[in-house]
Amino acid sequence: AIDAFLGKWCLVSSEGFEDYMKELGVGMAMRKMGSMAKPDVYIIKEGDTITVKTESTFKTSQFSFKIGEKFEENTLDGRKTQTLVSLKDDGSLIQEQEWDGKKTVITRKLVDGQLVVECDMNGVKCVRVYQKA
Ligand code: DKA
Repeated sequence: AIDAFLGKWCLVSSEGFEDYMKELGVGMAMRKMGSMAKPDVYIIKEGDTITVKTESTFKTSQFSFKIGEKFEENTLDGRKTQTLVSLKDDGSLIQEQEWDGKKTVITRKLVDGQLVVECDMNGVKCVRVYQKA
């Protein structure tokens, strides 16, 4: 069921990302760069390991995981989180990051062939849409 997520995705729209980054605690300089970046995201599967690679002129980073197994993630903005990715029955991929007693959830789903990424931190939500390259 992860197979539909695999491939190269290009950001086509972003709503509320600045406020979401602010809620995460991302500093102003990095928020500016984050807002301007139009990243390409590669989702790759090797065996049962999934890799999500985010590539932009500003920064490139990646994380790898197995569904349902907690791992330590180093996020684009420099947080070190305990992360769990799970696949829901409705086909959405849920990434839960915990650090310093805080928590954010990033949900990825496929809608009309596009990858829709919804981020939520303390109820501050952002929606980013990617198109298949
Ligand atoms: C995405 O994949 C958004 C994922 C959340 C990134 C949070 C921190 C970014 C700071 C530059 O489109």
